[in-house]
Amino acid sequence: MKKSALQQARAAYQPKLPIVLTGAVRVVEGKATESVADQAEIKALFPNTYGLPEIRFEKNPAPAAGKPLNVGVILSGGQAPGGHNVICGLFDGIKKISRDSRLYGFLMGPGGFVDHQYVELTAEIIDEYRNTGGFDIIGSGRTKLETKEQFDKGLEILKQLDIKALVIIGGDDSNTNAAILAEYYKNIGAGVQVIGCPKTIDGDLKNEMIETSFGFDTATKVYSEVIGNIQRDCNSAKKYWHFIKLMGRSASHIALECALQTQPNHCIVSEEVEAKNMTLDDVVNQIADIVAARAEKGMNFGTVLIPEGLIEFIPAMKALIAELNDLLAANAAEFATIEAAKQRQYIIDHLSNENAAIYASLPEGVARQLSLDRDPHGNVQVSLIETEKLLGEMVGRCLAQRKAEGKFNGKFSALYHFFGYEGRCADPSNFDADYCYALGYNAACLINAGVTGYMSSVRNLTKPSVQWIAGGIPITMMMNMERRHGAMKPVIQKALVRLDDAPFLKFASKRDKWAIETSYMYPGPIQYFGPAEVCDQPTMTLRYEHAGK
Ligand code: FBP
Repeated sequence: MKKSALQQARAAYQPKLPIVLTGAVRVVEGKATESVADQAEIKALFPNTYGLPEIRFEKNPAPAAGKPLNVGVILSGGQAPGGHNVICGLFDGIKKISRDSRLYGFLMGPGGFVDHQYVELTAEIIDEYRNTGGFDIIGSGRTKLETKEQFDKGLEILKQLDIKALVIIGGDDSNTNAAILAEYYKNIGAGVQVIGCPKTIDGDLKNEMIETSFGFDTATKVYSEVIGNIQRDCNSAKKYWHFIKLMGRSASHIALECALQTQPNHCIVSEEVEAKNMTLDDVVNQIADIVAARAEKGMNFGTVLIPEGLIEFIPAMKALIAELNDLLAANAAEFATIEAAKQRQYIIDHLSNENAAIYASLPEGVARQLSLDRDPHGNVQVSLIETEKLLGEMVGRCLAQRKAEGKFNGKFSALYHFFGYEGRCADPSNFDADYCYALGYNAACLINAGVTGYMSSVRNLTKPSVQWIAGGIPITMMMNMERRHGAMKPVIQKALVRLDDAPFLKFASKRDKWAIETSYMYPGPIQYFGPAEVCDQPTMTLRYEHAGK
């Protein structure tokens, strides 16, 4: 594979491991755990893996000789910068335990596990992918691992390759499935451990013990770079309003972090829209007010950040989507036979009156997106809904109305952007390169410790990486019961933006100033080589969250 000059230099980067992982480790057990909610239900569903203790690693002055380990690894769901380093860390970790350990990668996500598609990851392959972005070392996929048949089929290949542990690198849904698989294998005495690693650019897989999911740092830095560039262009030409949608499926962590980094004129936080029970019109009017206030000062330009999950957080839309999810799940076979032109009417006829009216009022494109296939986990594919255009056009109409009434005298010309895929496979920042390598290496230590149903946990992340704390937490600890595909299921609780937490409060204290003044920040591109304050800073979200502790 031909490499660019930067790729060559980057290949030589040695991720900085937490000091505790640089030698042999011993396990320190913490207190027994409970799930975040619905304890009785989760306990009943996970009799073998519920209530296990948190664990922390400490240096072991008297290391025991390790036995060779055969380990399988799966990349699951959307790409996130640093996935390759998790695999590299895992490889180095099991090789440290024994030179005869082997790592097998299942191809194209959980589907490769079920279909027995795999490759042995040798040192030669691993070295090609150190510190690189992407998931192309083995590919990823969104097949949902949930049935006994899939688990049994997967077990066949694990037995064949003498694999004793499986590492699933994924987001909340994939780690939920990792927990179910761990429970199943433990229950049938399969002799296979399952360990999860917290991945997602969305930043919504986090709690006390998982301070951030990997990829969030790099992706938000990439988006902030381009938002900064747009802001500089915007401030140079002074003639456009830029509506910028940012990935993040449900939670607004990405939009909020980018706002903290770039100081735009407006940033919508979906969780606030929901908490304030805002309608789509409220959201539109809020933007129109800012456009009008800036126009009064002669500034007919600006930037608006929009989280991609916004639609699902507008309470009326949320109720509509919930009913649609159940309707489409219950009538999937019939719906599939209806020709496309008649599907809208079919939905209107089958919804409750209130939701039917909302659905009928939506622009054709948005209505169609809401009725398209869910992803395998039952989620609406929000990245396909063009919310930025919907909002821009509605703001345009609102301002035209105000102009007709003599209440607006400015100009409004909108441009649209969507940043998502641009950041998911970027070369990991130093933070993500170090964090991911540590997560993978730590997963090897968890396997060696004999645990199952645990997630690799590396903490203390605002400190230099050598001071990071390493250990594991039972995945069941993060679970609650939620409605999925029309039934209650145990799932890892998504961490949404908290309106009482430091990152949002910081943003809220500044946003009125950012709206009216032009206070843009231009973060520039990720730097891989140079002083630590330029290259190794974690996200502002993480820094504000930790500053309060
Ligand atoms: P994960 O939760 O699997 O990490 O994926 C996150 C994400 O990037 C979302 O931000 C986005 O809505 C979605 O994936 C897009 O999915 P796809 O890659 O299937 O288009």
